[in-house]
Amino acid sequence: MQNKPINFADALASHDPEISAAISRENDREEFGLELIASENYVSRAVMEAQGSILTNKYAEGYPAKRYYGGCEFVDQVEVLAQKRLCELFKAEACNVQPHSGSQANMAVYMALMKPGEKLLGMSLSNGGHLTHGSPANFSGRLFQVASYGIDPNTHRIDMNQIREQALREKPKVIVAGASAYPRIIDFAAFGEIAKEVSAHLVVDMAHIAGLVATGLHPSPIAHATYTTSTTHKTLRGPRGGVILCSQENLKAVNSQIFPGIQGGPLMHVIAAKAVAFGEALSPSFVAYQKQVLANAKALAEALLSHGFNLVTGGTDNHLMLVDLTHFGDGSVSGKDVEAWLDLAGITVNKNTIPNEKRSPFVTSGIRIGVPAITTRGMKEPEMKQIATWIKVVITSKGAPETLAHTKKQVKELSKQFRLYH
Ligand code: DSN
Repeated sequence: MQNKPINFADALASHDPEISAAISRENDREEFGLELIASENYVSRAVMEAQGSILTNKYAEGYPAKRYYGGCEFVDQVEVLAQKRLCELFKAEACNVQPHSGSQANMAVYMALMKPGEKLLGMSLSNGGHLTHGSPANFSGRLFQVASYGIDPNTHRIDMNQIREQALREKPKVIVAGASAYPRIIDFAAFGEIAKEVSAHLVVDMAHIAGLVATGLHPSPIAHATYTTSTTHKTLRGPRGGVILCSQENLKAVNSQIFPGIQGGPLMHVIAAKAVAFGEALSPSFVAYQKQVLANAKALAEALLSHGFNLVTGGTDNHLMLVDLTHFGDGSVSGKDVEAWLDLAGITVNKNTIPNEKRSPFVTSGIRIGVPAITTRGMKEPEMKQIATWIKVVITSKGAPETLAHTKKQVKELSKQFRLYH
């Protein structure tokens, strides 16, 4: 008979009270506040247990059955299960579950496809892209030549004709599709056609929408992209980390970029937690969860519109929305103000640039709101209406201390009805 894994609960409080106290405070923040950061979620207890397990002790450089260390027979089982489940989830031939983050997944696929100095075409950060899609402040913009695409100035949607023209002109080696702040469906098939036409490789970073893709609620990029990357902790609801999906033929090139290219030993405790999350994502309840994410996003968007807020593109097809504050009241309120006020009211969002942004990225004229985390708590359409009202009340009050304190109390009461980890 096998022993049960050791339970370490309560070891920290006596061993390191300072760290333990900070974690307790974060626990209360998560428990009694509303998490509306579009890229965050709450993992299950099982994911948490795997991530906090003794697998953190093990070095396993290499890949299953091809390691540079002895004693890897059990971590091999874990990594093979993670790979098998991930491939099944996204109907992909092959994958790598070792990237420590989405950034490292993207770095590995770029290194597999390009030499430094070659060109990538990606969505600009200010229009909803990601740092790793070519920002000058990031390795992607420093190692590679970058051409950036934006969105249509009127519809604020991705314009495939404009991207095609740019691709024909720029002749990139890699086209990157995917976004961090884009509320609409992305046409990966059209990106794939353009990449073929200009003899480029398509890389899709589906980090934000991976849970929707896994459940068929957003078109899948897998058949159109040379490499698809993702983080595992957003809509996919796993531990923090990254993954890469591809054909069997393209696996070897990217495996050697992850290890030994840019990483050393894989984080086997995180890979175990990824495997648990992929197993959860294969269950019918995960489909129901993702459907509720979409329903909640629509309900929240409609309620915000009914309160007079302007949403970029007028609404949402996915888990997030972008509020354009320039059209609310006299337009004097910034994303930075709103983020700070909502924080004091127990509601966490992030300031975000909007199309034709006039303020700096540290101030911004918008906020990004996402529903994956509050949906995991079990909140549904009626709670979305309530949350929209609180957002309106807080912003209309321009951060009046008594309004923030009163809202915080109400937020806490609601949170108590949707407990975490109970
Ligand atoms: N920082 C993540 C987000 O919030 O979208 C992307 O990496």
